[in-house]
Amino acid sequence: MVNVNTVQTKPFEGQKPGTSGLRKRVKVFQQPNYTENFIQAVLKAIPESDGGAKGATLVIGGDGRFYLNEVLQIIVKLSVAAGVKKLVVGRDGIVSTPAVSCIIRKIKATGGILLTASHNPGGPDADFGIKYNCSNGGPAPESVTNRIYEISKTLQNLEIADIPKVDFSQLGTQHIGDLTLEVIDGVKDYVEYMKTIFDFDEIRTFFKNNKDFKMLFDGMNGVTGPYGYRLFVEELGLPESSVMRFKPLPDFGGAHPDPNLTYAHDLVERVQAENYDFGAASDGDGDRNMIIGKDAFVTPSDSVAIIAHYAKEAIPYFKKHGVNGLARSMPTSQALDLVAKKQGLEFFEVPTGWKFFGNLMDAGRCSICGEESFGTGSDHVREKDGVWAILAWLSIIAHVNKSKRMGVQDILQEHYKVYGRNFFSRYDYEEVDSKGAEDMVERLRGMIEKNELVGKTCGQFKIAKADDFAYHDPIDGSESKKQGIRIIFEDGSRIVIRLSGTGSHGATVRLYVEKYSDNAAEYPKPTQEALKPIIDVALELSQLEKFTGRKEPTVIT
Ligand code: VG1
Ligand code: CO
Repeated sequence: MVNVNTVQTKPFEGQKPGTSGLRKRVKVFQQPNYTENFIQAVLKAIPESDGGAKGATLVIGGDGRFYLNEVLQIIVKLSVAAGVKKLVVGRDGIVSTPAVSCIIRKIKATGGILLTASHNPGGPDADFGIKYNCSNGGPAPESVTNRIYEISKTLQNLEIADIPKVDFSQLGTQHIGDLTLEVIDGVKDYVEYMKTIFDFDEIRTFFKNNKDFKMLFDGMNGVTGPYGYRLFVEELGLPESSVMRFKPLPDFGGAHPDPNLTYAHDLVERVQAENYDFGAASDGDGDRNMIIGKDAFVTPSDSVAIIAHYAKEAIPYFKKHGVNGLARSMPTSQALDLVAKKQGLEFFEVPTGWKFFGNLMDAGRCSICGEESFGTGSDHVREKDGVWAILAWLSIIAHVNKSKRMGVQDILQEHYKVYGRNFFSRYDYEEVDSKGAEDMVERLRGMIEKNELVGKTCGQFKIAKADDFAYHDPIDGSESKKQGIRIIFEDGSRIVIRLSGTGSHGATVRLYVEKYSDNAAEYPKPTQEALKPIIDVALELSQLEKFTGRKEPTVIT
């Protein structure tokens, strides 16, 4: 018999999940009862049963960041008290975000709890995060996250089981009261699944026949290190020098585990200096990816378009299941739209955040999708999947190299030749004053409402359409409003401005710009040079400097 104590608590403000769960400073989660409250709200909001978590099977995994073990202990104590039937937890709590999604689906779990703040730095002064995923393996939709938030505002009591500390370092099954706790190898199921999706023999053959083709994978001290090691070194037989920073560290070794040209500069430098043909990185929790080559950077918007272009030829999963439709988040460039059009596929534009792809995938209407924020994935799971994207690129490389030697840059240029090039860039202004940022967006919203933008000429561009993006989910009919200011010009170029929903502190303004060209002479142009005119227009129209006091962005991707 396990003793359950009822402990008084009071609601905390702001336990509202954002784009991808609740993300706050570790210090915030460390406040007495703060984490307990949120977990309690999550357990009560589980949609499958009206009593909340009673009888549920939940998969628990995280990216290994600081404070993970403490939160695991809290989850067990509250789960035992709530009558959860089974918890399936990765060894030491380590499971990547896409692998949690994979395991939820494989074992038909009720849902899962993901302990990560993704690409945000970790450590006692950095970030932690908690996210709930549903039985389809995908991030909870807004109906569920809103319910979590509403419950968090009313909590008066916590039900906490009085149990000793659980050891998560050994594989095996334990029983705590009526709860079964299984500690699993969080890498195994995922690796097995990847072997059914991709043709590993073909990739191995490519490396065997092209001994001089060198690849370097950077786990950024996050969760994907063990996955990369298992797949690239043990399965594909590449030398151990093909992987770097492959041990998960609680503070990511002080790195900012965000795979882009700024934060993954260690990889970028090594690829250039040591002459690698292919470089790839993943973020803290393993759902993002960056692909680079010799003198080549693949924008995530191009990456998803290229994967979609080759999917049925190069990847067995799509040969077998077909490609049902394509989707991207609204700020992502329109390169994917062109592939959908050429292949006659159904196409969707959804708000930022992977949760919006889930319904489309469950309904069999979307097979491949992506976000400009280094997120690429497919309906094999319900999360974006960094390692999957890297394997997809290796499959494409193996495929195209059967006829002639092609590197990453050649694949890009070949794609532009067929579709034209969508130059794209995102400017992030991190931790700006929230009021200034909101006022800036409010002003644009006002101009849209008063119809002051359409028809206006800005330098070489003329505004054809301006709105605050709203999404009507074609599957469940839900509406998501105010998803970002969108200004579209007559030549198809676009400016998008929105505030981040994942920051843990202050506001982050994201400014996205896109310009299309089908003039082959322009394809080799550096992105920032090609986009300069439209960036100038964006800064002028938004009066960003006036509202935020920032002359320069924190990060350009
Ligand atoms: C950002 C990205 C978004 C992504 C989200 C979660 O959200 O822009 O595309 O889905 O992070 O990714 P926001 O609201 O800050 O712009 V992850 O790897 O942090 O789970
Ligand atoms: Co992530």
